[in-house]
Amino acid sequence: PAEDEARIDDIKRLLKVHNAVLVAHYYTDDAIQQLAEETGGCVADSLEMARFGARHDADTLVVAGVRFMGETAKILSPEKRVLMPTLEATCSLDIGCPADEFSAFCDAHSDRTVVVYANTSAAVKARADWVVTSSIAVEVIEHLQARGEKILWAPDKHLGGFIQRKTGADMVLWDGACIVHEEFKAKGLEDLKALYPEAAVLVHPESPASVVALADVVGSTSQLIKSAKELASNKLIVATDRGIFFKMQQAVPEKTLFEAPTAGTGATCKSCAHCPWMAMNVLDNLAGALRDGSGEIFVDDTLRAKALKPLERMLNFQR
Ligand code: CIZ
Ligand code: SF4
Repeated sequence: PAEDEARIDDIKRLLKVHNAVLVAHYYTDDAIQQLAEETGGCVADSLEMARFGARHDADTLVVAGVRFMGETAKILSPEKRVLMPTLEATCSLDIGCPADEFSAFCDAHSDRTVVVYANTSAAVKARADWVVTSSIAVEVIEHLQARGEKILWAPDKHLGGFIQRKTGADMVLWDGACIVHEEFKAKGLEDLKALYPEAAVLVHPESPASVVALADVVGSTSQLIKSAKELASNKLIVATDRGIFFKMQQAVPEKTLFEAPTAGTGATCKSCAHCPWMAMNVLDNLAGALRDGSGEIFVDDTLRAKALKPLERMLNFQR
């Protein structure tokens, strides 16, 4: 629509005026991902968003995603202004892991190396030895396991369980989950596979173990997009937020993508597999943030210094 066009032009102009760059997550709306691409920003998973933001020489980073992604950007680039379209966009994993309860859990397992998923608050990261994203979680745990370390993992129990089964590492798990991925249902997926026996199944490891068990490929968003290209199959059933279809379809224009079922019936659901917090990022509040500097992220200095260490371990990790 013409209104969107005008808004998009406005955002492009404001990005230049403020020497700002747009960093968008794969799960945001297509219009936002497209805008990030067209303006020299990036569309990525949380690991690549962090890397891109830290390396870029813009004065302002506009992070379209959820709160922890903006906080991570600020922790890594304190000298930059970090804006988000909305500060209300959070994550069920972050909400489900309050810093005080988490700290008590760590105290109760003081013999363990604390590894937290990036989807956590700065305060939780500050208590951790390592931060990981799903792109490198398995590698980091294998590395720690090889050093004989026992692991405390938080907050996603499905991702933690997946890593535990894959590596056999000694892990205690915090009881958190992603409200989007937790909704994928094995029964519905089996029914869809029966309809399209030639289709390959791609699953994000935040999904329940019963769904992961049906996968041909299990991986982070960036790994799933890579696999979509490599797999021989021309039909792909995808169990992750359907925001990923924008970049995945670009990567494999000739392939047919199916949303994995969330209702257990085999029918695809048009509104389930999409994160309500990612969806709060729209052109309107993105333009607003750039126009009046609203949605700025601040992280307390002491907290920042503590959270930086485990984040840097992640970014510097080489296998
Ligand atoms: O589910 C999320 O929020 C993901 C996949 C984050 C990430 O690491 O990109
Ligand atoms: Fe959090 Fe799940 Fe939304 Fe990702 S998709 S931000 S893990 S609630």
